[in-house]
Amino acid sequence: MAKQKIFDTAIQPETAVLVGIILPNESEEKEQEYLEELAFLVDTAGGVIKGVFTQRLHHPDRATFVGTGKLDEIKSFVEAEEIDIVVFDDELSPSQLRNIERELKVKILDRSNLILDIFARRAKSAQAKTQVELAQLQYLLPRLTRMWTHLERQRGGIGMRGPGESQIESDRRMILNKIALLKERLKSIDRQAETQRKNRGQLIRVALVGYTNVGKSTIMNLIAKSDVFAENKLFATLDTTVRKVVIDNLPFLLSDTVGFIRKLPHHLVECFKSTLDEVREADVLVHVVDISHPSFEDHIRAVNETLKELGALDKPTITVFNKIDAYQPEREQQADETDTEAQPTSLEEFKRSWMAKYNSPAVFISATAKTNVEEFRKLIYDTVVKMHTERYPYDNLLY
Ligand SMILES: Nc1nc2c(ncn2[C@@H]2O[C@H](COP(=O)(O)OP(=O)(O)OP(=O)(O)O)[C@@H](O)[C@H]2O)c(=O)[nH]1
Ligand SMILES: [Mg+2]
Repeated sequence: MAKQKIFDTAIQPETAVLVGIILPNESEEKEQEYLEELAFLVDTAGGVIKGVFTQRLHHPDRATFVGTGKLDEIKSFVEAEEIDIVVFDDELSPSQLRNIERELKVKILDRSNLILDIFARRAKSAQAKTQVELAQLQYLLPRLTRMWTHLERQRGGIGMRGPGESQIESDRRMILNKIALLKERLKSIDRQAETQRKNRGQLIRVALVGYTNVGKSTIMNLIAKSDVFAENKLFATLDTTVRKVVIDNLPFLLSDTVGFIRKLPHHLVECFKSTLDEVREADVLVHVVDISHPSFEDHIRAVNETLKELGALDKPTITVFNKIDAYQPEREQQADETDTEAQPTSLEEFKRSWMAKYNSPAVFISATAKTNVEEFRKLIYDTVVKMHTERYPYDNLLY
C-alpha cells in the first residue's frame, strides 16, 4: 500500500494545483521561488500544473492551512477545471489534511508526501527501498483514516467514507509490525555496509554533497570516469556510489549520494541516515553549489542545516560552484546591458567576496563545459595529500 503511486501517469498525466502561503517575514518573490521548486517536484513526479494559489498569512490556519475564503476559491477552480490533485508547499498536520480533503474532495498532497513518492520511485537498492518504505509508513501512521479512504475508493468506489475504528486499529497494528520488520531489515543491511566500508583500508574519503540537481553525479562522472545516472530531474541519485579515484598517483575514495532539499521531511533524513553514512564518515566534503540558480544561497543554507543534523558540518570542506556556464549576474550588478564584460566581472566580484567572507577553499567550474576542471582536481589533490600526511605521517609510499 505504501508503494501506491500518487501521480497516476498510466492513462494520462494527472492535473495539479499548487498552494502556498506567504508569511510576514517572506517576500512574494521568495514564495514564488519556493513554488517553482514545488512545481519542479510535481513535474518530476509526473503531474501537470494547472494553477497556483497563494495567500498572505501571519501563520498557517490550524484547521485548513489557508483561510476558508481561499479554500472556497481553490474549490471552485478544482471543480471547474476537473483538477485531480492539490499540492501544499508545507507538511500538513493529519487534521489539516482531513479537513482539506473533506472540503475539496480530491487527492491532497503535501511537500513531504511528494518527496517521499519521488524517492519511492527512484529507490533501486534494497537499502534505499527499505529506507523509503519505512519513511512512508511513518508518515502514514498518524494519517491512517485518510489512507484507508484511498484504499476503499480504489477497491470499488465505495466512496469517501472511512472504515470503522476497529478496521483502523487493526491496520495500525499491521503498519507498526511492518515498521519494526523494516527497521530490523535495515539493521542487517547496515551491518553489511559497515563491513564493506571497513574493508576499504586507509584511503582518504571524499564525499560529494549538495542540493538536488546541482551536478554532483556529473562531477562524479567527470572526476571518477564512472557512469552515474545524471539528469535534469530532482533526486536522480538515491543510492550512494563510491569510486576509487587516482589523481597523479594519489588514490582516494569519492562518493556521490542523494541530494538535499529545503524542508526535507524529517523522518526521511532519519531513515536515510545509513545511506548518508558515507557523508558522516567522510574525511573531506565537496559541497557542490549550482551558481546559476537564483536561490543558490538558500540552497547552501539548507544543505548546511542537513549536514548539521548529520553531525557533519565541521568537516573540512571544498566548495565547488558549478554551472558557471549558465551563471547570470544579478540585474543590479549589471552596469550596462550591452556590456559583454559584465558577466565575468560580477562572477569575479562574487569570488572575491566569498573568499573574504569564508576562509575555506572554493573553485568555480562548469562540469558540462569542462571549465576549470584542472583547478578543481588540483584542489582535491592538495587537500587529500595534506590530510594523508597528517593522518599517516610515516607513510610516504603513495606519492
Ligand atoms: N549548464 C550546466 N548544466 C549542468 C552542469 N553540470 C550538470 N548540469 C546539469 O544539471 C542537471 C543535474 O545534474 P546531476 O549531475 O544529475 O545533478 P545531481 O546533483 O547529481 O542531482 P540529484 O542526484 O538529482 O540530486 C543535469 O541535467 C546536468 O546535465 C554545468 O556545469 N552546467
Ligand atoms: Mg545525482
